[in-house]
Amino acid sequence: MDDEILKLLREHPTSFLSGEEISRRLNVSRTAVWKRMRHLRSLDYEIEASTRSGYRLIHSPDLLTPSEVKPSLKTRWMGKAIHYFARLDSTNIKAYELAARGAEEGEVVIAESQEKGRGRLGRDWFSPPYLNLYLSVILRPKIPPHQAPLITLMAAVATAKAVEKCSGLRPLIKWPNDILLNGRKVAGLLNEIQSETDRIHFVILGIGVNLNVDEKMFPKGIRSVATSMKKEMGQAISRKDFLSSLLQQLEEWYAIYLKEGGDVILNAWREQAQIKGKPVKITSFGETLSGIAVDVDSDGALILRMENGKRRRVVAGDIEYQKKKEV
Ligand code: BT5
Repeated sequence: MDDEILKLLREHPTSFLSGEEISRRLNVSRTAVWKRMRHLRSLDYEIEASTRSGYRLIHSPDLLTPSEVKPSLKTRWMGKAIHYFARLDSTNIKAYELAARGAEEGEVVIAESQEKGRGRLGRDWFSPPYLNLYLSVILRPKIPPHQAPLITLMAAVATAKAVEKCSGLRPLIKWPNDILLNGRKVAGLLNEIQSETDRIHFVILGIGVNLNVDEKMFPKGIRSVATSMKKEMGQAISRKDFLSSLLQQLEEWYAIYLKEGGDVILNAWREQAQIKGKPVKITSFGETLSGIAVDVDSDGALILRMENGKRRRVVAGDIEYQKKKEV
């Protein structure tokens, strides 16, 4: 009922709406309306009440509930169904369950906090409540499983573009799919797929973006490598505006991929990653490799020119940028 009340109040931004009118339109008692107003206030909605005139919405908190997010959403289909949770173990786990039970392409899962936010390779994603974005998007591309890495590259490009549009700063993608601002990680992607030999059943795009978290809140282990949009911009960002921009970018870049194919995505990724020619150190399956990054191929693998001059294709791992050697 919260959503319905908020919708009614938003339809009358400048005037009061009487309790009687609300109870009639929603077919509930006046007491029920009064109780819901009290509940909304406890969620930080500022609602002016006058015994004679009724209720008026003055200010909404920056929550990511469907009723907050939908009015600013500009997508055609992505995010039209939002599964919202104040708390979850992980949005990817929930999205995977929903997709396995038949959820449609474009349905999204959002949580205000995650208790077991997941990174790649069993690592954790720091997910404090009500400050950042924890999002999982369900896609059902009609492509063979070996093309799935392009969807991951596509999602990294879209996320970088949303960060750029909302901050005015230039983010870099760091292979495989971290988004950096001023050399620190502002967002990470964890994409999971369910497929059989010839076709993908679904892809879950898991995206975590540090929006308004303060530097001092980061656990010590990541404080020197992580950042947030707020920290880099010097001001807090509207989480719902960022979400809206991200979903719009994802919808656009996914359409580009389906229409124009992987090369356009690869080029956009290259442009946003600027990795070519950079000296890097890679940790991959317990092995450490050093060399110069040459490119990324359509499987998302990094092509490395090793110190002995040989080329090596690295399918998974973590990279560190090295300082260029003085000549
Ligand atoms: C990632 O893994 O970067 C993927 C993160 C994906 C998170 C989203 S949130 C919504 C969805 N639901 C989930 O459960 N997950 C996805 P990886 O490249 O493995 O990076 C993880 C490493 O980054 C950790 O080991 C830390 O060193 C560091 N880290 C953890 N939390 C961070 C944060 N909030 N910001 C920056 N770095 C972080």
